Amino acid sequence: MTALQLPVEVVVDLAKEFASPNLRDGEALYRFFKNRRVSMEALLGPHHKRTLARMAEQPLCLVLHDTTEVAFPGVSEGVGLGPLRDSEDKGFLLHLSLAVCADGLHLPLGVLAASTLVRPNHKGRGRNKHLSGGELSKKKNKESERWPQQVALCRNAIGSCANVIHVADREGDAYPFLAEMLSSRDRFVVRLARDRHVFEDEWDDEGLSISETWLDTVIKTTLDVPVAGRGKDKVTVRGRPRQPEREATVSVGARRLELRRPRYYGAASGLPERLEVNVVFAVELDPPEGCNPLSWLLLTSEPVETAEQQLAVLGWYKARWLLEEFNKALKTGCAYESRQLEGYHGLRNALGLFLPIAWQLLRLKVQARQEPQAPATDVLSQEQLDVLQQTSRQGLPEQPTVSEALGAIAKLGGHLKRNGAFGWQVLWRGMRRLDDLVAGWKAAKFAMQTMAHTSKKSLRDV
Ligand SMILES: [Mn+2]
Repeated sequence: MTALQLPVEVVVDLAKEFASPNLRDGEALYRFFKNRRVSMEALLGPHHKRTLARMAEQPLCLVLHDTTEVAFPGVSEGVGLGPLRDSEDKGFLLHLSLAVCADGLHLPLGVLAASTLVRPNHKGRGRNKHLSGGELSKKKNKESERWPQQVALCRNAIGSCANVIHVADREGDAYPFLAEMLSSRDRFVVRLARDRHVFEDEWDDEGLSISETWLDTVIKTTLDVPVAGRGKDKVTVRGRPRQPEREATVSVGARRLELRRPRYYGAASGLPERLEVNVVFAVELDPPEGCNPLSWLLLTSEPVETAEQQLAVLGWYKARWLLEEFNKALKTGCAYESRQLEGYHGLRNALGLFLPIAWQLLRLKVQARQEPQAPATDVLSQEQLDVLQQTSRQGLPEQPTVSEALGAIAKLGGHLKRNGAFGWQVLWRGMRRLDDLVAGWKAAKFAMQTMAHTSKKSLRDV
């Protein structure tokens, strides 16, 4: 195993507790990851703190929630991993909450929460036979509980230090989750997975579906929505046709609705019979041939009376693709899934170091695109910038911009000019080299100080 760098964000805090000259050595790091006293949560602590501080400076933030499956083809059985849906290999679910600015730039602010979940092994189909219907659905529900749990985690962490809107895709569409957010006064945008029954002035026992109610009540307007291209990578959603990236012209509408509690929950569930929410929908008008028209049904706590408010809701939902980019950075950049750490605990701890790096790279990439002239100090530590300055052959300006810093990191990672845009692998390699160099730089500074100290001392002694 090659030596891994520790992100600057955590190296200082780590060093305090686990100071060891060999920590950066491959074997030592391997042992470190396996150490029972080390946890992903503890490793992420300093990054969480900085994320909250960045959020506090924003008038409004989005917290994007989503789950990705991580599969480890090289890992043998019996190390605490479980089955996956998208892969034959063993792995676990990684549920992330990424904070971004709510304005149009959507600059990533950091990972606010991360949790992992291992699906239980179900060898032999009859395994659940002894369970009653209720027990079985309870078991299935356990997985979807991660949504309200993580929103609660974020709520507690944020307290009153920032204003946030939670954003979730169709996986987050669950009546108990919506009920929980409404009763806790969380602000949210959640995409509906399926049509729902609603209360209207006149409705029979069957009720009406949302799509049946709104048609004559909408305000129509149009806007361009970039549709996320779905490539060969693992971010692709199962069974969904590959959609080319495009600017979609959509018809937008909105209204207030009362959702009916789905029948399968029943009164005994304790869930409210109705939930009052706002709905924004967007339907693509002229999809390219062979493409599914974009069709979003978004539930939100936010006002949707004006076209401007409706567009804001769509814009917040659009920010969600950043989390998919983040997962790409993690999976392709550091090749997380080919790590041979053998063991759930070690793999979780590795995330404690990798997630902050993935954030730093995503932030640099997004900011270099949106605000290329912004100072690199927005993203990189002073030490990272000092070292970058010293190692850059063409030389960096005194106060480099984010795009200059990004270019220098890509070069450290071996990027050749003719290869065009920077890929995640090159950036990740560059960042690892940078953080390695920073560690050396810090060690050298420390040694110089110690030497200065001893020589003074010896002078005094004389
Ligand atoms: Mn999802």
